[in-house]
Amino acid sequence: MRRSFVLLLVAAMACKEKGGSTPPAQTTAPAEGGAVIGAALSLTGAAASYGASQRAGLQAGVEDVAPTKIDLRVEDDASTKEQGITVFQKFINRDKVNAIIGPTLSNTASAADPLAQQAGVPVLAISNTAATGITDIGKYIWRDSLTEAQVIPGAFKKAQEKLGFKTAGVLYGNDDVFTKAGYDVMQKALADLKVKVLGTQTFAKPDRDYHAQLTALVGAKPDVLVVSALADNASSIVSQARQLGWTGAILGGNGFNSPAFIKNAGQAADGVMVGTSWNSLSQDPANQKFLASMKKAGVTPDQFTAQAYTGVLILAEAIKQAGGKSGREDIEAGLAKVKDLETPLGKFSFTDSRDAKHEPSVQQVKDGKFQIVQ
Ligand code: 1QQ
Repeated sequence: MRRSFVLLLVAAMACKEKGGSTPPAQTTAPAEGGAVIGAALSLTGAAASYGASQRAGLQAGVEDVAPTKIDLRVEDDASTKEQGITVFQKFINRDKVNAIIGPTLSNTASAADPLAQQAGVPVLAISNTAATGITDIGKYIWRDSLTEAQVIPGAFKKAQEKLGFKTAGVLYGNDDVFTKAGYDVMQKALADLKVKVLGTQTFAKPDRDYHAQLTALVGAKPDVLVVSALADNASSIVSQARQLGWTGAILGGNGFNSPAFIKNAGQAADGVMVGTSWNSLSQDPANQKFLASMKKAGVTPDQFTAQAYTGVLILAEAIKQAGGKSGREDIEAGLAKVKDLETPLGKFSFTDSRDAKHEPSVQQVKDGKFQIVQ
């Protein structure tokens, strides 16, 4: 056993000396002259539709920030707290990464981020939108994703201007940090707009049948349905609502912002409105460059791709601000100096509490695609 381990080690060293192919992420030590960044993404499980988009955005970002060298290690957090913790431990203790990107879900972040905070490893979230329980974990936790609290009030206001609703039926997932936090924000936004809630129903992530909840909500005859769900649940919810004869408007939260939602809901998705952190139509040079890079990569970009790509731009800028140094403390100090950075999301800065600061947009599904609402 011991002998085979030594042989393996010798073989790995020989491979490195010859400049052979890069060994798998698990066994490599930090690359010379480049920042080692671990990305914990949901590549499987309930949030897998976001993870694939995020990986594409990160990869394009790494190419576009050259000559800044980023050695990106992507691991699957499986959309769970448990796997998120395992991946963070590996990044912090074995890969000795300089910073972490992710994890995809707020739910996972609420469990994994405290490990990085304690170890003094900067974390840049690229899709966590729960207003509380993320950056307030501590000073090493940052994010480039706008919270639901920053997006939903404006999105609902715009939706009300367009659709003129006065009553709502609300459905939300009660077993996920993001869907619950999103619900809290939605409830307040509706109250502020003087919208009367005629009924509120809940579901859990593993549920596939929402007929009971939707029958109750549709039966109350609200002007609009409001849903806080991850894309996976959202597509079935919207499809089943249409099957029950719901032809009215549906307002979603950030979970809806994936093309996977539209693909799986099909025609039923038409008309759904949602606030978003990415204006796909932006003519800003940084967005045009991002769009060109995605085209070259053969990837159809979405909000999650744009936030991931922006995450790499931000880390590269932090390294630049730290005089080209990429130690954990260098990146932490550099992040504090990122200001008015041109990104696909717009001019980007952090708030004093390390949250994202830039303009949100609103989009609506039309002809099977998200279209920005002007
Ligand atoms: C969160 C989210 C998800 C919908 C996207 C990954 O916003 O968990 O915070």
